[in-house]
Amino acid sequence: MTTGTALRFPAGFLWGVATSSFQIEGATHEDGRGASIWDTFSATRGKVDGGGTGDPACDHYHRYGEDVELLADLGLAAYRFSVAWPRVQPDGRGPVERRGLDFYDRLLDRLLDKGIEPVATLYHWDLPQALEDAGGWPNRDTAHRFAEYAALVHARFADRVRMWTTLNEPWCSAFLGYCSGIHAPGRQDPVAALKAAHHLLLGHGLAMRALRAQAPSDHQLSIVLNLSPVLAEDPSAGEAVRKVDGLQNRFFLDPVFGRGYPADVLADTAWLGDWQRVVADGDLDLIATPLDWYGINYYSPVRVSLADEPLAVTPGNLPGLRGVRMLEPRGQLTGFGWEQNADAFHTLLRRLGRDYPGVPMIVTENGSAFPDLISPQGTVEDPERSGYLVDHLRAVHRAVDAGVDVRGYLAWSLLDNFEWAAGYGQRFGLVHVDFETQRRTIKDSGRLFARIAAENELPV
Ligand code: GBH
Repeated sequence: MTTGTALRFPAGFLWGVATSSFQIEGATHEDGRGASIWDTFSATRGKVDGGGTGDPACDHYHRYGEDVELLADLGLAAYRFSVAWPRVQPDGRGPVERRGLDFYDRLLDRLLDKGIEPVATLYHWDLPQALEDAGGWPNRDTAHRFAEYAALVHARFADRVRMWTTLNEPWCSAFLGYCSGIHAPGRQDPVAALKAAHHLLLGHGLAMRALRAQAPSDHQLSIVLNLSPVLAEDPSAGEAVRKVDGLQNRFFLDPVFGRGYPADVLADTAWLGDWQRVVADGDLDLIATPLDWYGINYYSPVRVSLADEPLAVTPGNLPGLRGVRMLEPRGQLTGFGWEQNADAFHTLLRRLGRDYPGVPMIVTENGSAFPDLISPQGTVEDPERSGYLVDHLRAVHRAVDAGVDVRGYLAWSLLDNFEWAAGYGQRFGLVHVDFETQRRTIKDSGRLFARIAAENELPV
């Protein structure tokens, strides 16, 4: 569609979709794969809605060929996936399982055969259980193990993958995994969560250094952060916004951009004790290793107000947070109950462009979950997901128009998949998956996205 008013994206804007290993692969016991913390967690009663586990998920381990065909049918230029550490190093250290690497080898060959650019994430939450048993991310050694693993995967696929991400959403790994415990490994210890956050970032830094040393000059290295705009109704709630923005966003952005940990967050968390002793000389320099781009995952904003009691601890995901009340989402919600707020997304992108200039960004995840049904005609009509998509793409377009350096948009997700603690109950796919038959059906939103990507513009 070419009308004078259509919203065009810049030439070369990267269009694609994202997935992650544990959420789609299944085959958790095949070809020597070791257990990950998500195998253990999902097998524990009461942790995942409906008792879902990583098997068979989308059985992508066996159906990757069909899934690459879907990507090709959708005409997408890029595919973001993650490598499962426990397939490559079943114990998280030492011997390499060749059959695990061979799977990604086959996947990459198919992608390149179809002209699809692979964007590889080295860690999307599936920590080898053996490393958790040795202390997990709160243990400094895990950062070194991660860098070793990252370097060996990068070396193996350096000839075919140019775009690399170290970590997906360290905020989630650290704070959902070790503070609220709603994700694996399900620990509830705010001090451990802060240590985990530092060691995740250190692992990122060590991996960046190792990859940089061995990467050809056209490789583009990144980290992916989940960033949430923090909103308050009441103008007097500025202090609550500052605190939550600190733990939610700046605690990860600032060190990665070479500014160290934000002083206010260090002050806010000091009452928990001297967790900062884990920050050794040289760590912050490693964490600040320059990036070629960074990824932003956005779903919804966070709403806050001041708590009545300033020293009252705010229970939840954010370690050490006090004096803040987390509020319910407002306005239109997704089927998951998450707030739909494209303006907040736009404001976030503008803020990142202003406060953290100089590094291009790619939207590496954005999407929405709704319950979908296949019609008797075999179609999946999902106008709400399409609406979310278009609203959020408009927000990106406006940001690009205003000069923010956004280079691409990868929708979450290619397939309905294992949605972590929500199990198979929340569907984010542009392609519907029948989990009984493993049948894939492109949803209306998937067709719409394919058209937008092909035309590089949004219908007005
Ligand atoms: C991403 O994380 C993951 O990278 C991906 O694997 C996952 O499937 C996808 O998002 C969808 O969940 O309950 O309203 O307060 C998303 C990180 C952090 C986003 C918690 C939602 C809570 C919203 N999430 N946040 S709310």
